[in-house]
Amino acid sequence: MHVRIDERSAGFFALGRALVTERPVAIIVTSGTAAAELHACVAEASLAFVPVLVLTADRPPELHGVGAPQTIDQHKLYGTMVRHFEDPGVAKYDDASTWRDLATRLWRHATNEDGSSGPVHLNAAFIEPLIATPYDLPERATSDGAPVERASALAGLDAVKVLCVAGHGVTSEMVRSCESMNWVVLGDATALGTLPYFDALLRDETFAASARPDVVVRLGGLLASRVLQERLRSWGLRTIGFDGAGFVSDPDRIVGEHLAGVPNPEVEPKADGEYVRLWSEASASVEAWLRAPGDGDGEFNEITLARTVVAASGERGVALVIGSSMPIRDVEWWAPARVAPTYANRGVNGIDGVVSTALGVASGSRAIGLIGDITMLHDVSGLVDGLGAAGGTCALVVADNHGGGIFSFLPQASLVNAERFELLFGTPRHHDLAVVAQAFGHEGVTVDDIDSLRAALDVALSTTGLTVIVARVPSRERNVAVHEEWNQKVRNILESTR
Ligand SMILES: Cc1ncc(C[n+]2csc(CCOP(=O)(O)OP(=O)(O)O)c2C)c(N)n1
Ligand SMILES: [Mg+2]
Repeated sequence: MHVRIDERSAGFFALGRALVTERPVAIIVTSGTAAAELHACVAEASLAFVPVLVLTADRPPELHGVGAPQTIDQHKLYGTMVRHFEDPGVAKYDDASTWRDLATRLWRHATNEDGSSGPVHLNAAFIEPLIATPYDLPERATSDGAPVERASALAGLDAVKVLCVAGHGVTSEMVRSCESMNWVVLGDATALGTLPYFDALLRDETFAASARPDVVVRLGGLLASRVLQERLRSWGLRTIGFDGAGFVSDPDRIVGEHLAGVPNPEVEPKADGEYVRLWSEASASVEAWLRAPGDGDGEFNEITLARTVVAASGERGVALVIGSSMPIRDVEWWAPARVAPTYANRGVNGIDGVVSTALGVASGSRAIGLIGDITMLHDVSGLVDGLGAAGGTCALVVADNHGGGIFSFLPQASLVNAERFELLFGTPRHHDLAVVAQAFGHEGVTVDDIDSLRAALDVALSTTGLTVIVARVPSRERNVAVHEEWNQKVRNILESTR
């Protein structure tokens, strides 16, 4: 049990707990605006398929519409974003025999085995007195977990080039299993063990042409890479979606076949090993450049920051939580393969609640977070309770580029005059985030280079509590240039190996 003052942060903290434990987490709030605060977390849980049980207290019917405090219409408050809604009326002892069934229905909908798990809502009205003696619950019902069906996707095809795109929901076992069939697996920031640097590689026309597969397999959510999505669109290839990693996101409607379960190495023919070699050699040449002394890794920027944080998480086996905006992209595009459990709120991709989700993942354990400065400020109320009574260790690294760096990559950056752009898109805020952390009673440090970042992570991870590590990275304009330079460097590497 965790206690949070701000319901919005509580919701996102609960998401973090549910992500780590892979079990439904109950969020209990009072009525009125308290219930409304959970809207954002319900949206995220809905689209990220995270099971949460939202339990809102309510006034009895006779106190609605008469000006009673903290009273709003909570019937279906979250609309279609919940998998199931129950409004059983005022709780009465006489109805106690129905409570287990009620809870079971909510649990079943939240944990739906067909891959559409998500949030459910129980609106529970009470009359005074609000304190009572708990009853024993009726016997537990037995569950009927149906096994997931398996299918052969590529029966009859020999040595085809298979590109597997694995997003949110995919496990490291699924990745390994796909690789065992000679499939090239590209993953989002949360995927473990997938092939790094694919985004930069696919920006090169010649490489992209040679890397065109015969078949695309999709697992789970979308990747952040627009370049990959654009290639998939223009290739227009046979695309098979497996639902075993959860909902297969497909806004471009390019998945033509939908299969149940996960790809099965026992029934699939081996794919083309040469195709794997093409990708892994290209990826390895980028890695070799990045590791060469004096190149890539020497400079302190948002990319090397992301690389260092991912390496720190991998070396120590500490869970990683990545914020939306540039962190999720820099990790997906430029970090070495993830090895420790990695999480992100990829359902709605909000920048809200990420501090709390990181704290939820770290609770009673250890985690590293990597988020933007606006993302930190957006959920600054997550600092109020920090890790709370359950304790734990959280090193929250903030890439401080004074504003929303992602917008500098958009056409708006040059179309809108600089002052307006800063006001409406850049939204720089000049709070000293280390001092903000300290003001809430946490550790707050600032780093300006890789070595001090590594040292700060060492200290943060060997102490308990929350440490906010503010990384002062180059300007947002410089960040765009750095990304261009790095992409160009990859083109040069590919050119030199041709
Ligand atoms: C709740 C919410 N509001 C607004 C947005 C739109 N948005 C996407 S990225 C971003 C800026 C984030 O800035 P920062 O956290 O500093 O990350 P950076 O872009 O610098 O990497 C905003 C406002 C969003 N995703 N979620
Ligand atoms: Mg920023």
